[in-house]
Order: sequence, then structure tokens, then C-alpha cells
Amino acid sequence: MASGASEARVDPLGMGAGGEPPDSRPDRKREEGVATRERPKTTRPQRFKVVLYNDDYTPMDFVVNVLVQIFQKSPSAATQIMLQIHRGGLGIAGVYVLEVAETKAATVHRLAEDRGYPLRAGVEKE
Ligand code: TYC
Repeated sequence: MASGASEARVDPLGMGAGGEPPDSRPDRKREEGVATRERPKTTRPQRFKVVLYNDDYTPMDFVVNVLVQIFQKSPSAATQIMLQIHRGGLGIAGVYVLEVAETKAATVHRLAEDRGYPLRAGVEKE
């Protein structure tokens, strides 16, 4: 070259004539058009059941009160769930994200232990 200018000096950032940096991704054509997402960016948090287990000693009205106060059931729904547990061995008190489910199960254990009852609650993936 007569001027002595190298190509690097003429186009120091490698921008080319279009003014955009070159696409360095191998085997990829530059996308064109409107960007679209094939999958949603967000996912729903996993949900967990709080399961109450039957025992021979916890009073029925205590279980109903737990279902009303901790799991926001109506008195009649709470009574149905309690009877289902009493007859079938277990029942679902509610379904929540993990941290809420664990907190509710721990609250059941604390309230039962305070009264000397053996009521147990578990957390299971839905
Ligand atoms: N089986 C208990 C009784 O006869 C009542 C009971 C119901 C206990 C549900 C626990 O999760 C339970 N007093």
C-alpha cells in the first residue's frame, strides 16, 4: 500500500462496512427479523402437599381447629378432611410452595407438641 496504512488501522475494531461487530459464534448465521421465544422464560415454582396423618390420640376437634387456623379451611371442609384422615390414615391439608409448606408443617408440630398430642404432618412433592 502506498500510504503504508494496514487494514487494522483502517478498520481497527473489525466492524466491517455495516458498522456492527462480526458474529463470532461458530456455525451460526446472524438471526434476522423479530426475536421470539420458543419457551417461556419463567417456570412455575414446584408445589408441595402438606399431609396430615392419623393417630389414635389427637382429638378430632384439635385437628379441625388446625385445619381452620393454619390451612384456612372452612369449618365444614376442615371436618371433612379430618374425617378422611381418621378413616383413611392420611389427608391433604393444602398445597403450597416449599417454604410455606414446611412452615405450616412445623407449625402443626409445634401446636400439637404444646398440647402433648402426637399429630404429625409431612411435606410431599405434588
Ligand atoms: N383418630 C383421631 C381420634 O379418633 C382423630 C384424628 C384425626 C387424629 C385426624 C389425627 O390427623 C388426624 N381422636
